[in-house]
Amino acid sequence: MSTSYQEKLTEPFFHQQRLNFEYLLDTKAANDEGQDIIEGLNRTLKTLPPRYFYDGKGSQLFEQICELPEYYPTRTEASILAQYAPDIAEVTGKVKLIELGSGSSTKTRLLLDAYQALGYPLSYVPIDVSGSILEDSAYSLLRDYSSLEIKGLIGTYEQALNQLKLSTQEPKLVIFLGSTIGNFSDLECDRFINLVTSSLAIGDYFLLGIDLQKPTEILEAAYNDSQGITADFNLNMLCHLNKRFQGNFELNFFQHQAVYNEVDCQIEMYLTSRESHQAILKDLNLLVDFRQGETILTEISRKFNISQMKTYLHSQGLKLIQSYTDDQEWFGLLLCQKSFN
Ligand code: AVJ
Repeated sequence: MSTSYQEKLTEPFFHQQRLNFEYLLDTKAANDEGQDIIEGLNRTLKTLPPRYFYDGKGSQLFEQICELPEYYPTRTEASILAQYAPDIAEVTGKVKLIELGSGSSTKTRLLLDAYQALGYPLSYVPIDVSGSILEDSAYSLLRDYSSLEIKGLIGTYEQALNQLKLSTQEPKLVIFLGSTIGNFSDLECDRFINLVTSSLAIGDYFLLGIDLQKPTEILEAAYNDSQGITADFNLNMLCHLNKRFQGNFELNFFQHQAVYNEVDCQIEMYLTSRESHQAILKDLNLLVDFRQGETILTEISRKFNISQMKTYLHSQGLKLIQSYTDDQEWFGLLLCQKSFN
């Protein structure tokens, strides 16, 4: 109805009405910048936090991963959403939609469609550490959803969830898709879920995407694709650190590796040093020694079991309202409601 009118307005003007961004940078975080890197690289078993994958380039590479034939999670989760988003919208009723790690917001569209079909005004809060990808996807969404209002938050989950706690009386649905929760250790997971529940009021909803346990061959293929995009994605972390902290990591000295740990039910992604060498991160005053064959653990990607996850979420004050899955039971979407404080 209003499309032709909006097209006559210049884009910046038209978008300003319905879009704003906030950069969440507190000074404490700025002073602590890179402490997690120093700490991780000084360990006997070196690690780097997976959030450093996602600079502009890394977010682009991740988008490419999602299109790979071997990488089933994204398309499987999208197919579940395509089927059940109307059901989810009906259960929650009108809500403010808040997405942690929104990236390109492709799957979010399926939810927006469902709420729109019920005649609700659309209010969306995407949260991502990459400002560039957040902006691109916001503009594209505004073009396609004429009544959509967006408030983008650029920052970490922790910063964003602390901010959300302070805001809004409206009913909320917080979504965390793509099984990104699989990147967290037990401790990090507890902390994260605790931040989520503190940001919710009783009765608010949380929609969680989890990758499920399945044969090792399928899992390992998904993280060792034949085009080498996952390898580029893994190596790009070093490139990102070089730029951000004046480093001199030589990418050719490292090799991508991904293996499924059947005991802990997790993919473990490593960068393995091909030879003994040193690297420097000037801005962090950090010099790191690598032995030949030494690894940096850059990511764990845990694979879950729905009934275990249900028990866990219950213990954290999140009641499972409905779980959705695909025919092969490769991926799960859990719709939860905050039940107590
Ligand atoms: C976005 C964290 C869920 O663990 O599958 C994809 C990231 N790493 N390929 C995952 C990833 C390698 C992805 N998550």
